[in-house]
Amino acid sequence: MSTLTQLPAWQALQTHYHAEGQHLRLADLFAQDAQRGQTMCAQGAGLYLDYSKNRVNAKTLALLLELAEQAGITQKRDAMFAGDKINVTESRAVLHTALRAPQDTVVMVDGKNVVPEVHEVLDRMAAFAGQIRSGQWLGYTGKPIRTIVNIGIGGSDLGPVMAYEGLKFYSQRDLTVRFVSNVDGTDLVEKVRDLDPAETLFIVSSKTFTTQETMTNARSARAWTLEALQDEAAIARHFVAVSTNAEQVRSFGIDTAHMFGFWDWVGGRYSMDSAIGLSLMIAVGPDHYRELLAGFHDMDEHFRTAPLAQNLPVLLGLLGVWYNNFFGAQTVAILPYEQYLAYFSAYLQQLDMESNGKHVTLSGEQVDYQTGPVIWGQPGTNGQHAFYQLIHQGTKLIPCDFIAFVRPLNPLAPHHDLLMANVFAQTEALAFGKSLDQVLAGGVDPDVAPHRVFEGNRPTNTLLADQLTPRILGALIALYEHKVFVQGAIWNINSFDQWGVELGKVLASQIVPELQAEDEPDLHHDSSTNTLIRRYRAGRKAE
Ligand code: G6Q
Repeated sequence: MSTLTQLPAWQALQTHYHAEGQHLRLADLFAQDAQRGQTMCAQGAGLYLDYSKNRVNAKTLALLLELAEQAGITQKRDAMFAGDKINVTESRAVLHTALRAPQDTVVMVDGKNVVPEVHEVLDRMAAFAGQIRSGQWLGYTGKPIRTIVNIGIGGSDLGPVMAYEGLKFYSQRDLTVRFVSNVDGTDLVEKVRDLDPAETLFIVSSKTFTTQETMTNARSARAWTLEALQDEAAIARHFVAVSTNAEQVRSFGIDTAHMFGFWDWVGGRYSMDSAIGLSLMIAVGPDHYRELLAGFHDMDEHFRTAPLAQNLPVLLGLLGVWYNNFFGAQTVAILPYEQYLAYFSAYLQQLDMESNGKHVTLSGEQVDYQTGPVIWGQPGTNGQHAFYQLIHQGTKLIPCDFIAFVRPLNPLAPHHDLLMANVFAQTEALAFGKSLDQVLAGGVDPDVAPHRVFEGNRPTNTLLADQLTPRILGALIALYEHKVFVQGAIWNINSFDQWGVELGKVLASQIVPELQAEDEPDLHHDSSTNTLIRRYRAGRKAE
């Protein structure tokens, strides 16, 4: 048995689950406590969390908080903020929190305060963003830049694209940002087909500057630019880099004077508020970008200082553990009722699944409990007309996070009231359902009535904020970063490496020459892979 499952709080939770927890019904819990909706809430960094519609009672919460204590959440959290090398498999500190630390903060890594460097890069980014936004930065032929194309993938794409869409309301509308990530040539071709190379700036965003997809796209973008502008000197006006690898940037042909750096203590999926956010900063401007960072920092401070029982990331993390490890729930749905947050669940998918999709503990032992859930979702109300059916009446337990804002950015009456009515209606329907008696009382044909029963008791969290501002978006992202941290700390796994993506990369690099070889190559894969490769080669030859 692992150390986690031996913890007294874990064992007590197991007993509590079997005796009581699994039988808790939201309808009863609300009937027993008229104040439940007022008391089971917490606030921090501008976010209000209502967690009353969860299958927990006072005892569940007390035991979950004990679990947090016994799993050493506070010590682990403090070690992260202090710059300890908690990413043990890569021997790295985990300091995305330093990216949004105010200028006078001191965060030491290997005997050096890293905060001044962070602000130095931010200032350089702001100066560059200002030149693009004002039209001062001219392309090779003397035209100002109108479109920025960020080339990057994974952590060097998902954050910027999510936040660019998320903060589009605040963006300078005569500039457009596009994002190219996929090695599928269609991505680049479609994104540049209507662009003028003389007015296009590429930001090649790659921590390592060796990623196959990004470097392939960057080389093709370079060729596209050169084909039009016919001079190597044009590259300096149309390409900048965001990376930790100056040598590779130089050898690609980008002047390091136009490189914006970050550090090995920033993980890819935690890097959107480093220089990786350059495209976003150009779009929304340095002031909004700094507001975004301030929101991240608000949540960092909340996470660092709020008591566990009122700590938003801790509460979300613990409730998730309750469903994941005791009820056996496999997935979590993230449902923002905000069109600007269309990419938020895709972003969280990487943040959570790449961080906590692990099968061994920090010391390398196989876990004997479930780790990270499958994260998915879409903005409401669209999902209601698609997959909500399964959440309401299917056989799977799917805890959901609803995210909503009191004041719309585009106040087009009556849209926002309708949108919000749907948020409240959905969480109410999921929690309380509709019994057979209620259905029959409505005069429904008894044969059809079972189909119209909603069991209810489906758990939800509701996160409510005043308005989608850069600051609130920062707080929201940091909330989920720290939720993922809390869960990883409880499961005693390394949330900051991603070895699981390596094997496929290595095999792909072996297969590329097999696809490109003139003569029939000797294939040593399994019979399925060999046959597929041969079939592909034959198909390409026949072209
Ligand atoms: C994130 C991962 C991964 C990474 C991409 C891109 O945590 O490490 O998604 O961001 O593989 O890597 P580069 O930025 O090095 O190109």
